[in-house]
Formats: sequence, structure tokens, C-alpha cells
Amino acid sequence: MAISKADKRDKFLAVFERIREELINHMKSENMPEDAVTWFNENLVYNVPGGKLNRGISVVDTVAILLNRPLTDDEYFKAALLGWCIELLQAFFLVSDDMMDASISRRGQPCWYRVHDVKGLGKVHNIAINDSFMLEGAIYHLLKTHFRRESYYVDLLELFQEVTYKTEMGQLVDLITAPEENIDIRKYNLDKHTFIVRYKTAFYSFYLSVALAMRMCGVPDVYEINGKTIEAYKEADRILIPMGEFFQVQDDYLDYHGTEAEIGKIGTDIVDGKCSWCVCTALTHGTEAQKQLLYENYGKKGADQAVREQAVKDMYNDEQGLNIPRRYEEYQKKAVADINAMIDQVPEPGAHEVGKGNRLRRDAFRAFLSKITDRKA
Ligand code: DMA
Ligand code: MG
Ligand code: MG
Ligand code: MG
Repeated sequence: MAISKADKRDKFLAVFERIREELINHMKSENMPEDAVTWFNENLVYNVPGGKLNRGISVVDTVAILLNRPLTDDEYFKAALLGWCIELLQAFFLVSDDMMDASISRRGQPCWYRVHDVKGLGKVHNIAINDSFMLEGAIYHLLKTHFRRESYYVDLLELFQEVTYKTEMGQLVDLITAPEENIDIRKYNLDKHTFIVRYKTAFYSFYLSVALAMRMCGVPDVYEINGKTIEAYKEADRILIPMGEFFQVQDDYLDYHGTEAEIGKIGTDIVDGKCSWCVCTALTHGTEAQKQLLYENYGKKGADQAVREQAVKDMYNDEQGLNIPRRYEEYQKKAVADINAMIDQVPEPGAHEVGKGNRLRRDAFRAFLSKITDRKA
């Protein structure tokens, strides 16, 4: 019997409990003062398990698809632990991203850097910088504890380190493209957008989950199927990077179109002047008057920012005009069709090879794509 989505999530969350305890026990073994241990525990509980967990659970799902059988308890634990390492990485990025984007809420609660303030305990915003570093540090501690003796340990380290660096490069371009002052949206276009989102989102949100699972299952860099040479990690990259682009377009669209109840956060892209898919699409297809409205109202902070933001939203929504929701529907349809066509090009291993788990399979990509198709949050 297939396990339900809720049961799958609960099983995965149970591993977080083990990991949290392990990290807290380690901190105690370092003789950290009690208030520091409590602080770190809150950091973990507040920032790590509260999301959709797509990235983390995808490691488990991919391992199960590659092996083509139910996992042993040890395999499950190892795959889930790698999944939680991605969720820790995500938490590290989000805590810092919210500070840099001056965001208000995340996952239906105040952003971590604001929590003390919101509770009336005083302003300690900048401790969140170190809190984000500690979420990242926990990854390497866990990898060392659980994988040091595995032949693929260095591959795991390299993957985390390279993907982190790429994401940080993406965040850099995202941030300097929309500096706090002197935003120039005349420079924005869809190519620039694609570049930013590949780096800031696609590597860590899509490629990383599958590549970690591949390493765990022993998928080699190169192998042959029917005399054809497959570069497995390049093949994964070829499909997962466009999937990540699609995911960030959804994030950009939901930033303006989703409500806080739906997406758990208050959109900031218009006020922050971000190089979002929506503004790039508006600049590509808009009339001179529509572009003028953007020049005057996009990325403007100040007393009248809410009015300016609303003017941009109204223009996006105008069914007779830009109609961003219709353009988004069209984009989504095409993106899903294009990605499915790419997946169909992946050479499938013969039946006798599937059980070994060390060959790419189309289902691994299909399962990931189905998790994000039509998402509303
Ligand atoms: C997301 O960018 C990228 C990272 C690395 C967190 P974003 O600012 O659009 O994310 P969100 O909309 O979740 O703040
Ligand atoms: Mg943000
Ligand atoms: Mg950001
Ligand atoms: Mg966003």
C-alpha cells in the first residue's frame, strides 16, 4: 500500500527530532551555557522544519526511485538525514534572505530576525546573522558524524559547498540588481532574471536533492547505455536547472498574487524593486504608458509605498491590459511541457540494471516536477 503524503511527512519529521537532539547534545558536550543551548534549540525549531519540505523529502523519494524498492531503516535514515541537511541549508538562506529583503513574515510567522522584537524582548536583529551561520555549520557537523566513513563523503561535502557558493553568488546578483537606493528597472529583462534565479534558487532547490541521492546510490559520473555515454550529473543538471527556474517564476508570481494566508509570507518584491519574473514580463510586453507607471512606482519605499505597490498590482491584474495572471498560466503550461520533453530524452537503464540503483531514471525527475506543478504556496 502506498504511504500517504501526510505519513511520509511525519516519518521525515521524526528524523528531524533525532537530528535536533543530536545537535543539542553536541552543543551541551561543548559545555555551552544553558541559555546558548536554548537559543540554538529555538533557532532550529523555528527555522528548520516549518516549510513544505519538498527539497528534503525529495532526497528520500529519489533514493527510493533509483533503488526501485522500499528502503531499509538505515537507508531511510541516511537519505532523510541528507534531506534535513538541505532543509538546514534552506533555513540558513532564508534567515539571511529575510534580513536582506527586509521581509516581515515567513511560513506564517514573523521572520526570525524580528521575533525577539515582536515578543517585546528588545531588538537583537543582528544575532540572526550568526544564527544563520550556525544552521549552516550544523550541516557539516552532521555529515561528518554520519558519513565520514562512506566512500562518497567527499562528494557530499563538495556538493554542499559548491551549491552553497553558487546560491550566494545568485543572492549577490539579486541584491545588487535591486540596491536599496537608486533602483534602475530599465536594466531588467527576462535573461537577467533567468541568470539570477538559476544561481539563487535552482542549484540548491532542485539539483542538490537529486545529486545527493545519486551519490548515496553510487551513480557514477559517467556510464554507458546501449553504447551511448551518459554524463549522469550533467544530465541531472540539464533537467533540474530549468525546473528550478520554473519554481522561482512561481515564487515571483505568488509574491504579488498570493495572499499571506496562502503563501505564509508577505510579498516584498514590488516595494524592494526586485528583478522578478512579473516586472520583467511587464517590461517586455508593456506599452510606454505601462512602463512609465512602473518607473514611477516600482521599488519605491516611503510613506506612500503601499499606494504605489497597489498601482503596480492593479496594472498587473488588468485583464484588458498586461494580464500577468494569464501570461503566467501560459508560461506554466509551456514550462511543464518543455521540462517533460527534456525528461523524455533521458536514456533509461535496462530492466536488469534498474535494481542496482546506480543509474538515472526518468521517474526521479517526474516525481520532483509533479510536486511543484500547479503549486499555490
Ligand atoms: C529566494 O529568493 C532565494 C534564496 C536563496 C532564499 P526570494 O527572496 O525570492 O525568496 P522569498 O520569496 O522566499 O523571500
Ligand atoms: Mg526574500
Ligand atoms: Mg531574496
Ligand atoms: Mg520571492
